[in-house]
Amino acid sequence: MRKRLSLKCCLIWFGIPLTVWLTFNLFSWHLKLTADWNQPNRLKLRAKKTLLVRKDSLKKENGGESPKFEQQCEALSEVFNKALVKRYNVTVLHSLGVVLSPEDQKLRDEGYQKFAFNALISDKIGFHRAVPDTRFPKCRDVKFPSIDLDASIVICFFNEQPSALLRTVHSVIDQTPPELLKEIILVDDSSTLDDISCQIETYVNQHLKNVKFVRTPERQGLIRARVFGANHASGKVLVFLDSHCEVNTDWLEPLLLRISHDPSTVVVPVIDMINHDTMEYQSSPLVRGGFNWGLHFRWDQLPASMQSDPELGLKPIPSPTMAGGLFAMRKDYFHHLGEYDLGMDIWGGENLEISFRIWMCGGRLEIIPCSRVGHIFRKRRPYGNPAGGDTLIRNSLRVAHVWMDEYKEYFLKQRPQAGHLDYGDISDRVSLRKHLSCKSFQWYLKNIYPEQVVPGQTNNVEIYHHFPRNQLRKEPVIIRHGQLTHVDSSLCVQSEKKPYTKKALLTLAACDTKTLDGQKSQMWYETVDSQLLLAQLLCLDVESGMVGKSYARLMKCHGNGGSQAWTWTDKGETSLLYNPASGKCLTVTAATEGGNLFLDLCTGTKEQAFRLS
Ligand code: UD2
Ligand code: MN
Repeated sequence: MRKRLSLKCCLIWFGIPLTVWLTFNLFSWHLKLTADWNQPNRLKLRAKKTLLVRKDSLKKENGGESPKFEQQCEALSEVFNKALVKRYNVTVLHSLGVVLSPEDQKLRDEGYQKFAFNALISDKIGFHRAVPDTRFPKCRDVKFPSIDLDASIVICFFNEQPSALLRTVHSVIDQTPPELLKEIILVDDSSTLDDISCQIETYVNQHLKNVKFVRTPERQGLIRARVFGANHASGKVLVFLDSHCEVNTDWLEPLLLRISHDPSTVVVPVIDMINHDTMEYQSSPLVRGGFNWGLHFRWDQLPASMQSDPELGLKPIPSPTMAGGLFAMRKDYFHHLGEYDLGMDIWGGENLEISFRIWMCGGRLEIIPCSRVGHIFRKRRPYGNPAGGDTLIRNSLRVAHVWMDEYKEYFLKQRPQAGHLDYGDISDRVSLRKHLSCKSFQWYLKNIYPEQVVPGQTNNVEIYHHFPRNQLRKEPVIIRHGQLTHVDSSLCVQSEKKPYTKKALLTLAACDTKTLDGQKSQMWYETVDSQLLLAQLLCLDVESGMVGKSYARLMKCHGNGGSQAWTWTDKGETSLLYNPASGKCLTVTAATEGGNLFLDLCTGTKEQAFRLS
């Protein structure tokens, strides 16, 4: 009896607290796991809610339930049930990129040629995925009041890779509260790859009611295509997105909230990076938009005064310019402010034009740190200009003549070739500037961009830094080092040239452990980010997007994974070195001194076995 009693006591005294403690820990562990990603369940709920709303409107259209209605609903459910929202971490993404067959190879090579990113991985991910929630933790606690605005999302595309485009569309549907989403306007800018146009149009018309598919009568270029799209929109706010984006948790609410407080503010999300080789969604640092006198957009570090603000990361950040692709503004304000310069062709310059116009004509341009949208940054633009010529320089020339007053001379000095170009008629834009009573460019520089260095003038406002994106990355953290030996031949991998020579190919040589020189030129350093640095100088790299045989080479480390990531396919000393950008493994052309290193299908033969020791 006493025994049973003490057992009961034990259970009560220890069992209950233990269970509470365990539950609490499990719960916080679960929260910890999910906190850094979008919540797949929440996304699915949204998708289901959209389904209900759509079912309702279908019912109205069909005058009550009918076999046709049932059929349409079934098709709808199928689409949303396929909405398996998965998380793909880096390891999974790397494995999706493995080239297993000639078909994979073709898909990948053609993808790089046509779209300039890894279409093999993009297709394998499909139309839905959860991405890491890259917002600052303090953004996650923000509660949004109800917002009396709705948005039309305008997405223009020209020859876009279908799965990347549909992932853009679905990510908007999955991540946006239906009451804020008026519609998505998909503008096909007369794509020339016929199958793409048709595929997308059919899919949209069959499955996505809230998406309007429109096509320009002929290729317009992204600037006129956006105005064409805006003219089809009926929401109060226009949100422009590129056709290869994925939006993050609560991306739209903070943008609309800011606009609802101030109708003449144009807002931009933080643009996260989707790696073009691996499709990995990577967080971007907080930077703002600037430009140089050649009228190239650039990212600037935030001025020191902003960096020390305790509200940094929560508060809007005024930005002198925007990158161009992703922004939101009231539709009536877009029209009031003169839309875009319709005399601009295909690509480039419109982002600085609209930025100058916003600030100089009474508006504001701000980055909203709690709103994040990922964008595939490609290394090259995969399309040209049907009329030939450099549209960026011609468009920039229009910007200079309309908006920059006497400061246009700095542009003309930087780009002397622009002086002789015909930039067309700008009289409409000049009268727009007058009509809107816009301020001078000097006012803009003084008040909005005092950090900008004007040639020949000293600038004592603030110490000013600017740097390309990838220099914002951290120093490599080395986890081990040693010689990289090809196991079968016992030869070591080194550069064909000096270890500091960029683009040098790699070769096999007798391992030299005795001389200092040998040690240095054969010493490889592996980092936490899976880079391999030779002599701690350059990174083992493969030219991404290469079609045909691609050789391993040395390049400046860019810190973005992909073409410079090398993962050992199995643990232990000896294994294959897999490169996710090429989907292939490091291989020797011949197991003799002087043999080169290239990338080949990962078959696990002795040409591919290496060791770092
Ligand atoms: C950046 C902007 C882009 C635009 C450009 C300057 C970001 C993330 N991207 O370059 O939006 O402001 O700078 O002009 O800030 N497109 C058409 N018709 C064409 C050409 C392109 O519809 O004739 C589409 C294209 O499919 C894409 C969008 O326009 O959806 C932007 O083009 P991009 O992705 O080639 O521009 P990007 O990101 O290099
Ligand atoms: Mn883009």
